[in-house]
Amino acid sequence: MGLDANAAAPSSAFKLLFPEIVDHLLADLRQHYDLPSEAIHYIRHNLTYNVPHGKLNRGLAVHECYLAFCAREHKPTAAQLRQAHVLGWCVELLQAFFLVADDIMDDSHTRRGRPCFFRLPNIAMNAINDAMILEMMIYRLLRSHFAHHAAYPHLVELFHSITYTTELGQLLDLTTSQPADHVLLHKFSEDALRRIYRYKTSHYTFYLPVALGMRLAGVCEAHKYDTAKDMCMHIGYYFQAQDDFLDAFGDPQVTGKIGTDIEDNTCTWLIVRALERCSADDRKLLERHYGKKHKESSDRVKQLYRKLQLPSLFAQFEQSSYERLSARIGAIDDMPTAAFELLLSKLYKRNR
Ligand code: GPP
Ligand code: MG
Ligand code: MG
Repeated sequence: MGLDANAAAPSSAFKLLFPEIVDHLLADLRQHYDLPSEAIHYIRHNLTYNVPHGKLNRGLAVHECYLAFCAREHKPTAAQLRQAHVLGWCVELLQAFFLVADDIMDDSHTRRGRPCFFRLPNIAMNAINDAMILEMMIYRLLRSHFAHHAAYPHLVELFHSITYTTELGQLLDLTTSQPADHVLLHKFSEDALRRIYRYKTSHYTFYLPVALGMRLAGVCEAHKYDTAKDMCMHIGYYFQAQDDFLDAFGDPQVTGKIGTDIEDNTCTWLIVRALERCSADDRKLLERHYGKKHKESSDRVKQLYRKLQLPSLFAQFEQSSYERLSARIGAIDDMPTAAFELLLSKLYKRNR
């Protein structure tokens, strides 16, 4: 059951809703708060700089998952599709909140081909508060559009619990990278990696859009949410391993961001694979150069990754993951699988 034929239309309808979402959020501010016009202008800039410029895969996935889970005989109305789009923008607001904050924590320079928000001279550490405002706007939108919807408590609970989960994942990501400038290679293991991926990425990137689509479609059986979560954890591992690979070997012109993982001492797919394959001398090189904030050091680490043939190992991993995940999706027998097929097809061999 493919949904690709519809792919162009939902994408443009989804994008077209963004200016309306901004106007709605600003009207809500004007109605409930007595802010000077400069503050409203500042918040508009926060929204338009940080929310709409990514791939929008997470936001669009809500719509796609909603369609996949609607009963076959139920053709969604225009109003219902719009609700799916509003939820999609809520996911993109969550993503914007995370990224603005993550870029500060990761000391990143670019995001989506432009300076990170906190790098703008007139923003700097305001970005911490701006990230929190983006987060709260999710709940303003939910309240405006879903307060009387039967799924409202579930929607709020999903955003709350998945935000908490992601923050715990970020904590694991950050603490596994510490102390800065002094690598502790024994911290980097497949178990640590799996746990970080599960919490920091898979829940909000995959399970959230799928579960929102399911809630909107009225799916209520707990076992279906369990099946979806399990599938999303596996897809999320593949996705974050790609993110780690692109951090070191992607083209910044295409990814829109310059990698920081080696300098930041991050537990990544690449460093875990390297440690499994390296000699005692290679390990000494990693002790010296991993987690150092100099380009010469990160270049030495990348050179070692190449010597250990990690790019071709990654290509094999990509192929086998795709096949394994496709088989796992094919084995699901208690719910529609089109949403998972589409999510996976968008990831295969991605370069951004
Ligand atoms: C990005 O991971 C991490 C998140 C989006 C979760 C952040 C959670 C917070 C609570 C702030 P990354 O640093 O590997 O991604 P990127 O390569 O895009 O910076
Ligand atoms: Mg990070
Ligand atoms: Mg980051």
